[in-house]
Amino acid sequence: MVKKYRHNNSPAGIVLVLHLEKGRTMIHQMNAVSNRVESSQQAMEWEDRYGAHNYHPLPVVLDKGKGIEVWDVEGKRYFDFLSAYSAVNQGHCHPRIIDALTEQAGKLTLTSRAFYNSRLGEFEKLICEMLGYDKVLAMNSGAEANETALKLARKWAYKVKGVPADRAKIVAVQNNFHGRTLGIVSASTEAASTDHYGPFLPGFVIIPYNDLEALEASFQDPDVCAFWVEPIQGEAGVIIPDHGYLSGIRKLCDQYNVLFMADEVQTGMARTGKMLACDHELVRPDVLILGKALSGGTMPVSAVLADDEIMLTIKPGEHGSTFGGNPLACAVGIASLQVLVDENLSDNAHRMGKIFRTRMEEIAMKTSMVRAVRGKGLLNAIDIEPIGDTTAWEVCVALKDKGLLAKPTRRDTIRFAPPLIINEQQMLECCHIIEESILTIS
Ligand code: IF1
Repeated sequence: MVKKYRHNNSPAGIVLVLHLEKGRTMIHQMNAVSNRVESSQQAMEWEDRYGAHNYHPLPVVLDKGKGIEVWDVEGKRYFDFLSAYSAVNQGHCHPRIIDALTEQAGKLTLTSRAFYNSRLGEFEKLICEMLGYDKVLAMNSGAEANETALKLARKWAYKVKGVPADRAKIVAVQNNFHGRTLGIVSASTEAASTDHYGPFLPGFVIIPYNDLEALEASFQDPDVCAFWVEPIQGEAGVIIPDHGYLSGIRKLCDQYNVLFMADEVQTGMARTGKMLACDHELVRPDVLILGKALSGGTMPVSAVLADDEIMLTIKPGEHGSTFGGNPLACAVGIASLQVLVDENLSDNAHRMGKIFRTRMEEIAMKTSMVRAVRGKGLLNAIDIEPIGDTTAWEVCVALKDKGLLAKPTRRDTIRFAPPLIINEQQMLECCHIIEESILTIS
């Protein structure tokens, strides 16, 4: 039976509803029904009512972005100091990336990997030559790229290293963050990532971060095939290991014939003042995992890079994804890489990061609320000493009210990671906002 009725939220709208068996209904056709939000309040209500409650966002509803700025539904402007967790390194809606996206979107978006497409080879050649690897495997999300790395490590263990069947082990570290799939969270030490999600994937060994002795001890087990690590821990609160950690990992991995797998999903793509965080120690991981800013924040594009000995252990049909390597993703991937290089964003991140940390140290001298300042390039954090009910969350709400967006990671840490295109004048203005907010609240 088909019934017409007026839609609640739009008096003018008529919706055709198809009544199915068992009393379920399905909207069959909508005529002139407006489902667009009209206020920030309404957007938050709809997300709360219809969306899963797997996030607790700051109460701001973003509607537009350009460069380092974003605007809410009411038109209030903010400086974006999160950059979608470092996915928008090139700035919101970078014209070159959007041009590449729209041009390709009007031509060909998806072929699947059942056929070749005219953009994938271009993207693969560019990224391999730029970063110095034999091969790349294109995926979509950062989590998928990490899963790919785990599978590569196991294939390599059995086919190259000679680990007996089903015995391969991968070493990971405490407080790691590599994504949300069951395989990945099997190595997580964070209750929020693991509670009530068991049983987990076996084959992980967990050691402390920034501890080369523990790493060498774990390598005594000949079934260990890979060490999987973030060069700077993002979610853990921007934890920077001692200088020498990355080169120490490289040395031990060579010595014990173990793969060094670097998750640079967050630290890569010029974020820390070099193209890769591993570049700070002139270290080349065996397996490099990238995501986020590889698309300049336009769509999920991720990649795993490795040399032939590792990459060619996976044969046709043994891994893949419908969308991985699609021509639209490749077009934005190419443009995103070119923008990083052409605009010299790693140097800018290095320079602006220094200004930021200097200013934050000055603020720390004026208030006990700022306990510590740390970071590399434009991946920075400050630790907040809670005063009464005023925690990092309240500081972020105060920052938002003054027009700057940042988010607490962990309880008392705020991460500051603006797009890498920020200039000195903007950076000083933003530091002034942060100073005013913290000094007012403390
Ligand atoms: C969320 C955190 C950041 C990552 C590293 C892989 C992934 C991430 C080093 C997975 C993703 C995101 C996920 C995002 C929040 C964010 C985050 F706070 F949760 F930990 F950035 F620090 N490797 N990090 O940081 O990439 O599958 O998401 O594309 O809401 O979960 P993804």
